[in-house]
Amino acid sequence: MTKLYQFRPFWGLPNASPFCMKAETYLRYRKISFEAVASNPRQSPSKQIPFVITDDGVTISDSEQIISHFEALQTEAMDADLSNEQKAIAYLIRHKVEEELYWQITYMRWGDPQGWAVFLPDLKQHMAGIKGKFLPWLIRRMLLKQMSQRGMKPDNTATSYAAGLELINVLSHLLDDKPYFLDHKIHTVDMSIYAFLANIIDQPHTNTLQNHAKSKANLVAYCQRIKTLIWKDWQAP
Ligand SMILES: N[C@@H](CCC(=O)N[C@@H](CS)C(=O)NCC(=O)O)C(=O)O
Repeated sequence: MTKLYQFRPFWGLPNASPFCMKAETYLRYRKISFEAVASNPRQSPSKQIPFVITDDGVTISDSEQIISHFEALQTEAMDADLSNEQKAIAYLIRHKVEEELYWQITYMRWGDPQGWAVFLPDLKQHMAGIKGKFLPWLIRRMLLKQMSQRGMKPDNTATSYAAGLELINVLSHLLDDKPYFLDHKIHTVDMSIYAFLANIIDQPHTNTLQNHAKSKANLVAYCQRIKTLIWKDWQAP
């Protein structure tokens, strides 16, 4: 059986990594049998998760490539109905969401002092023994440096969240009153947008970004729609 290597479920979310959640959302939507294996980036050939090892032994380590690999095996591709223009729009939305919201979610947990105060104790529980004593601080130091290069700093939450708030507005306008981002039917781009939005809206701690996303009724309904369609059988452990 195909094995999906990813983080464990966390904070009532199927995955704390939006990229892992995107891959799993896709596999579940396509009803592809897989076994989820708890892993971390150090175990991945690309040093990033998720990665899969298919039942015929092929290793794929990128969420989009995982989707492409399995889409090529389907009788009808999810995006077969899209025009080249729609495919180009989907590409741009996905890249913007994955780049911007990845750092927003990272800031929410590791940068925002309010977020770090609730993330640290739960993070330590997942890091056994001595690792839990120093690893979170080492990772945080590295991430704070990367966030600071993007103008995100713990002592300035307003500036740090500004790009995220703007992107949430854009996504809400783009979705408008449609059920999915490219009209009435779900497409591969929704696997990504859903996973990133759910990591903001469905996590249990309030922050500026979550409050803003929750104020967009269409984005909240979109997440609920996909949750009902794809994740309704899933129970948080
Ligand atoms: N392009 C990759 C990105 C995956 C990614 O950034 N994964 C994060 C976890 S959310 C990771 O492994 N980070 C560790 C690192 O970059 O060192 C994909 O789509 O799968």
